[in-house]
Amino acid sequence: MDVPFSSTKPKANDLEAFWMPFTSNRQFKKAPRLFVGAERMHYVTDDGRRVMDGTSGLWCVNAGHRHPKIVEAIRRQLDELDFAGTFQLGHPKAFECASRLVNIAPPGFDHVFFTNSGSESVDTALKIALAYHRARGNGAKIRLIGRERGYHGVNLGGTSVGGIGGNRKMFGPLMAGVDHMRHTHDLARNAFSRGEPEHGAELADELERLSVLHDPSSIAAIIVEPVACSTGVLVPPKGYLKRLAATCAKHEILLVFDEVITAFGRLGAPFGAEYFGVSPDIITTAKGITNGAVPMGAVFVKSAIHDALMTGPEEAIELAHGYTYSGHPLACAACIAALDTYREEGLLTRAAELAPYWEEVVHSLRGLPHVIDIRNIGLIGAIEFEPAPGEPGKRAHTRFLEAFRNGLLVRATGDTIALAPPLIIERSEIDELIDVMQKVLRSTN
Ligand code: PXG
Repeated sequence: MDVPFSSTKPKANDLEAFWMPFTSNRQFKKAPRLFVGAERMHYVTDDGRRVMDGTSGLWCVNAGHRHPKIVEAIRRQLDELDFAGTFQLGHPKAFECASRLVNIAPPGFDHVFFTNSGSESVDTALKIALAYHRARGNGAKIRLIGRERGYHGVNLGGTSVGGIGGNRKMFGPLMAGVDHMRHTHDLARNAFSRGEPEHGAELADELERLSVLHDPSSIAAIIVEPVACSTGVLVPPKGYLKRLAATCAKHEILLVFDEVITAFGRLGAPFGAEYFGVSPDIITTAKGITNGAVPMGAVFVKSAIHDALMTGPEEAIELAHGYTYSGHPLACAACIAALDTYREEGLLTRAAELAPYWEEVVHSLRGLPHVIDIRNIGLIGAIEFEPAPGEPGKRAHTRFLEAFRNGLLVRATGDTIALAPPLIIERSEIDELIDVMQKVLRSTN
């Protein structure tokens, strides 16, 4: 039977029904940008243009788009087992996947908890930190510390420890018992640093300050991104993360590295923890874990934390936490294939080989109009613009649009453009990317 559409209802293919995330919906829908295909380094738009992906599809597709091995693994998995939950049941791929992840993790990380996104990984990590202290009889350790300009996803825990004002202001008081350290961005001392900036390790002592204020006996954990990417790529000052780790150890504060972006090779080591030579207690991941092909996240936990919760009667559920889709078969198949691909193609360390060249060419944009800082680390670059008077964010946004018109996808955040191409990028493609950026930066007001 035909059901007539009311004239106010959206029609098929109307853009109205989809309330898009982190998007200026009304503006976007007047001039949409749609992708209908992708392969390796490129997207294909609905009008048939190839656009180079300078963002790895929001920091996900480290091995490039539609990698045949990953595509095939997901197809095969679908023919075998579509879904099986993991509450008091299991399926072999989830165990295989967890073991494979543990095998490439930094020493001591012997357990993973599966989630479906970075946001879920963060909230899971915060809950594990609270549960750990309680299980050890330190039930007063309940405060969580984040950092200004930090991004830890959009769930209530992650929003609370997050430090981007615009992401917090609409949502009331958020979680109680949260405080924030200062961010590390310091253009006056560190503009145009190559790699880790010289100045600012002392900002790690903010944790000492908060420990005096709240008393260490009340602080459960601190969460930081080793490189704060979403806020515009803030590279930690030399020595900062080690100093932070030392304060955590002194006060029995768990150190959570949010590696949703930095894990799986972005910096040139499998994990940011290894790159910076710091051993946190918990690591959150997502994105590159499946090369972006199926939603998945994982929280890596050290044995001491896991084991502290493996107490009580054996029939008791040790951690009252988990998602319907924790360890989804398709995600596990994609993850195993992604890990195989990363190993076979040397992608977990390839950024280290490319980094010196990348640094050179990204910094070649210095001197172009309105550029007030350039930052880089691993295969990440960032160009910060002097804000247009009275219009913060506009300069980066117009350059994002102009780059897109010129066949290059970049990410605009505040007054910064972030670059993070797939780790498979060739030097000639890096040159191409930088050529477009040069042209765009020269021609845009
Ligand atoms: N933690 C970190 C460090 C992230 O970068 C999340 C948590 C949340 O992940 P999910 O999967 O829930 O989105 C992220 C996500 C950008 C950009 O433009 C970055 C993210 C997401 C979307 C855009 O830099 N990071």
